[in-house]
Amino acid sequence: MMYWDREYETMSRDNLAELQLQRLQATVERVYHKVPFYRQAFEKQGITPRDIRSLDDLRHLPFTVKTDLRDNYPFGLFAVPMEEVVRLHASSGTTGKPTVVGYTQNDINTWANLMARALVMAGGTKGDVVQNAYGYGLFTGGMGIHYGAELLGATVVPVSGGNTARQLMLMQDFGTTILTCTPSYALYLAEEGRNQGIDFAKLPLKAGVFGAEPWSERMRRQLEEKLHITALDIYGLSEVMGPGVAMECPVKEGMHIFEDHFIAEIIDPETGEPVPFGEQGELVITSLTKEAFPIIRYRTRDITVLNPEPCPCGRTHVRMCRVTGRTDDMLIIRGVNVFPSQVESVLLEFGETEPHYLLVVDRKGTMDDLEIWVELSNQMFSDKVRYLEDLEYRLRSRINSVLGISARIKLVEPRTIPRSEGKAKRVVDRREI
Ligand code: DLL
Repeated sequence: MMYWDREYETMSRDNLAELQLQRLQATVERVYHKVPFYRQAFEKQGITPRDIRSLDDLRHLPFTVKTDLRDNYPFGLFAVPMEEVVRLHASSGTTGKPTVVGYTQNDINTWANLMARALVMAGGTKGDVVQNAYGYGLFTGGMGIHYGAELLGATVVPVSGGNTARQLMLMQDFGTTILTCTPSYALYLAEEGRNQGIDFAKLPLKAGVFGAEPWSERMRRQLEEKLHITALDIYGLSEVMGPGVAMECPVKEGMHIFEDHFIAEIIDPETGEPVPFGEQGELVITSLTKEAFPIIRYRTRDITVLNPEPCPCGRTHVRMCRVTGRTDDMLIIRGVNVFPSQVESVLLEFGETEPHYLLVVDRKGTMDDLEIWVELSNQMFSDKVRYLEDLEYRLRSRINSVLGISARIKLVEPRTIPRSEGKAKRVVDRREI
C-alpha cells in the first residue's frame, strides 16, 4: 500500500488551499461562538469570522500560547459541552498544573486516521506487528499510536515504555515488524539487545517510527545500522492533537505536515511576523477539523524550516525539517517535557531553600540523566544532617511527581550555583544527539 488516503495525501495544491480555507472559516466561526477566550481575543484585534476571506487572512488572527491553556485550566478552551468529550490527555505545563486537551469521538477517529496514514508511510500494513513502546496514559504517544495501528488493521502490542528485558523478549517472540518509541529509547533497546546477543538482522523488524523528542541524522544512521530497519521521524504535540501532525515519508527529507487537517506557518519568534518558505523560524499551527479542542495559531515554540518542493513520494503536503531547537527553555528528558520553572515552583512551595537551582542533563550511555542542584542558605548549611537528608528526600519525591520523571537532588553549598547578570542560567545540557 502506497498511501492510506490517496485523495487527501496527493491532492493538488489548489484543491488543498480551497479545502483549507473552507475548514478554516468553519473553525474560526465555531471558536468565535463557542469559546469566550477566542471571541475576546478576536474582538481585541477587531476581527470577526467574516474577515477571514482568504488563507492570507489567517495572519490577522491572534496567536495562542501555552499560558493561555494554563489560564483556562482545565477545560476553559473546549468548544463542546463535556458530554461530547470522550477522552482527555495532558502534558507538562510550565508550573505545577498540566496542559489539558480533550477529544470528541470524531476527534479520536480523525486522529486514528492520521496515525494510520503515518504508519502506512513507514510501510505499515494489516500484516504488521506494531510494538508500541510510547508511554500509555495522559501522554498522547501511547494511545495515539495505538488507535492508528488498530485502524490500519495491524496487530498492536501495547507494551508502553520501559521494562527493556520484556520489550526485547516480546520483540522476538511476537515477531515485531514496526517499533514505535522515542529515538533515545530505541537506541537503548538496540544496545541492550546487542548485549544480550540478539541479532537484529535475523528478526522481522523492518521500521521504526520515532519522535516526541529531537534527534539527528547521526542517530538515524545508528538506529538503522543497529536495528536493521528504516528509521523515520514523527512529529506532534498534545495541544494540536498528539503524534501524527507530521510524518516523514521514505524519501527521508522532512516530515509531511497533514495539511488537510492543519495549517502550518513559520514566524519570526521575535516579531511574530510570518517568514517565507525555506527560512527558519517558529512553527505555528492552526487546527482545521478538531471539535473539542480547536486551536488557532498555536505557537509550538519548535524551531524548524518548511519545504514546499514537490516530494518524489507523490504526496503534496509541505514538509517540515527536523526540529532543531525551541524558543523557550523546555527540555525533553526521557521523552518527558520538562520546564525549569516547574522545579522553581516546587522550591517556592517548600520555602526551605534558596531560589537558586540548576538542572544538569546528561546522557549516560543512551539514557538521559537529570540531576537538580539546589542551593542551601548559610543557616541551613549548618543544620543537622538528618534534616538535610529529609529535605532532599522530600524535594526528590515532590519534584519527581511534578516533573513526571525521576531526578537526583544535589543540595549544594551557599553561593555555588553561578549567578548571572542577565537571564539566570537554569540548565546545563551536556547531551549530544
Ligand atoms: O510528544 C507527541 C508525540 C508522541 C509525538 C509520540 C511523536 C511521537 P507532547 O508531549 O505535547 O507531545 O510534546 C510535544 O515534543 O513541541 C516538540 O518540542 C517535541 N517533539 C515531538 N515530536 C518531535 C520530533 C508529543 N519528531 C513536543 N522531533 C513538541 C523533535 C519533537 N521534537
